[in-house]
Amino acid sequence: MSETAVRTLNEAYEDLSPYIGEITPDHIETFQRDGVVHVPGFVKPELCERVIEHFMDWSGLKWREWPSDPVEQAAFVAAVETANGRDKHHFAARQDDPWMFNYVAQRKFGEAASRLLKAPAVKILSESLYAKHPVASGHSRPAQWHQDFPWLPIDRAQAVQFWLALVPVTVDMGPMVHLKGSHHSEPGGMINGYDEDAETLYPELFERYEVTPLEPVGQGEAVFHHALTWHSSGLNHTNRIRWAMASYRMSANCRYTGQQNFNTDGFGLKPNQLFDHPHFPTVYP
Ligand SMILES: O=C(O)CCC(=O)C(=O)O
Repeated sequence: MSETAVRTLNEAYEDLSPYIGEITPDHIETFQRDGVVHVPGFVKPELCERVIEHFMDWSGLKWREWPSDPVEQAAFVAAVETANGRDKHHFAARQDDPWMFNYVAQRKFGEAASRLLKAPAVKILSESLYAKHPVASGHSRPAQWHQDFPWLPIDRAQAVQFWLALVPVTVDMGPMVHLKGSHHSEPGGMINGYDEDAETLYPELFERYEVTPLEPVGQGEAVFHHALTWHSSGLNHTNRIRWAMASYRMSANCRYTGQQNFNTDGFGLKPNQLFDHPHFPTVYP
């Protein structure tokens, strides 16, 4: 999206606040203690459905569910492979879709991040589609234990992930679990679980911090985690697609490090400087 398009979009901001809930002082206390908090019913189902529609258009995944017909199943797998092979994979939808830009720029999401992080001003950083496909498709991938911060091009860990269940997620669909309190640990590096794994590298983390229970996540339930909180998720053993979206918000004081990232590459951001660019607006206050 060009700079002019982003500016025009900012002028055409559509307020979606009737569909977005509030976080409470209890949520803030839990987040600060545990580095993760669940907020049931944070986004109304109607808005979740609109997000799925936009993801389907953007990603080319035209199936809302795993089809029963073998011919359609083969077409589904081919579509997933095409989507996975795209330049930016499943990241950075707002660069192509003005509706998605408007969605992630919602002030109420910014306000939630500001209150959780205790950051006076908040900018948007990234968004990712986390559609987890059924095991039968051959494309259900676990997310191995990792922190997000080492993958983000920001100089300080003042950032929060807002992960949203766009459909009801049962425990056999691979919801996330977290190491409770692990946002107090150091950055552990760009661990992806394939050539390095956290349980071997940092066994003390698993002794010090308890794994949160595997729990169903309702449609529209938000899971906010701190950028340093360790987390993982399993396979989707059902025949339903686990549609989820994550987006990151950061303190407006964060500086760009220049690290490669699909959400920030190509905008002429200057290393060591603030994110002073219309693609990274301050969304709160
Ligand atoms: O959606 C998931 O299961 C995993 C998401 C994740 O690992 C992440 O947001 O960093």
